[in-house]
Amino acid sequence: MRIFGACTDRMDPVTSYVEGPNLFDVLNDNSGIGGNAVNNLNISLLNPLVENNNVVSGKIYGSYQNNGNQVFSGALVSAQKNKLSLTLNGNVRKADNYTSGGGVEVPFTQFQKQNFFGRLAYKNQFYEVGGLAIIDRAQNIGFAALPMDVSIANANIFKFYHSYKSTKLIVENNLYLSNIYHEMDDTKRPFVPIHMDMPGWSNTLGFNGKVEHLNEQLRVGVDYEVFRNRRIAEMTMYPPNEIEMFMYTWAPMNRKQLNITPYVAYYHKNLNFKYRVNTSLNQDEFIDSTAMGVGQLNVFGYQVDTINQHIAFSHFFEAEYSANEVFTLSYQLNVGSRIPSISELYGFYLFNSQDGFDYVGNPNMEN
Ligand SMILES: [Cu+2]
Repeated sequence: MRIFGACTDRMDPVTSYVEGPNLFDVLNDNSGIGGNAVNNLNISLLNPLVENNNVVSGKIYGSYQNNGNQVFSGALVSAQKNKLSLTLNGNVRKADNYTSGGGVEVPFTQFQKQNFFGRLAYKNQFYEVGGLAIIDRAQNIGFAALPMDVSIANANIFKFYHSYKSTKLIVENNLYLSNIYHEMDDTKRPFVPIHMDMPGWSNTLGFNGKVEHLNEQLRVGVDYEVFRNRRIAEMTMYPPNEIEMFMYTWAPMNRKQLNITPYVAYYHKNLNFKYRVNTSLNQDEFIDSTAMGVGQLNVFGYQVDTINQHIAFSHFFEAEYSANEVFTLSYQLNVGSRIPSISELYGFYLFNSQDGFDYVGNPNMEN
């Protein structure tokens, strides 16, 4: 499942929508298999905890951290009957300002959030079908390193999945959707030259899966994914005693992408070869009726079309030799290219706190 944040300043990494108790596993996947991004973070969400049939189990948990006066509490329930299982988890978190090692309170580090996770699944010997939901709400999130905070960060994330696994064939299909809203807030800062409203929206609908065939020494398969991500970020400035100014930091845009990754693995005695190639076809379309997104970039001399297309390839090759039970020699070659992000291509006045400059995207940027 692919999730795109709704903040131009990257205040909302996708990990911010997942709470610890929901997490099953976090894998840093450098294999290049997940599309055009060479580095992907792959997070597995919690499976039902109950192993035994007809058992309902649960826990109530909580923690207190004296630094920041942080309170965390929640409850988890798992139930399983026959081949049906259900997991529900909810938790709340609230923290005041953090205090640094020298005993100095760091202003704008407070936050509060509420997270709900639910998963319903049916599983038998070969098939699994299920659905999961993550509802995350956060308010009043301080960002000490930036000149503004976040007043609201909301995420609704859903996934429906199906899989079939036998000794020779694996088929997986997932449908996912996410709806993310993000609102920045400068009203709590002591010095604000120009007050701004900066909301952002990111809606994603995607479908991914794989088909894999195993045949003694040969494993062949294909991973596929198609998604549409719709994004908008606005900036309205209110200069004192002047008329307000409006612009898009991300002009309304649909990014549609298709990723196809065929792969093959061959095993022979103690040798093992793997190869896969990923093709990403991408189309970005400005969808604001006023053509303001294109016009904004024209101001800086960039000629940009309403519809822009990109294509990227990645290759992954691995050879492995197992000399014995303890000694394995492995060689990997990974060549990848990545389609630039919406911010990199079309972002408009995106603030970088590292150097204090605002940046404009380059619609002609290469992979
Ligand atoms: Cu933000």
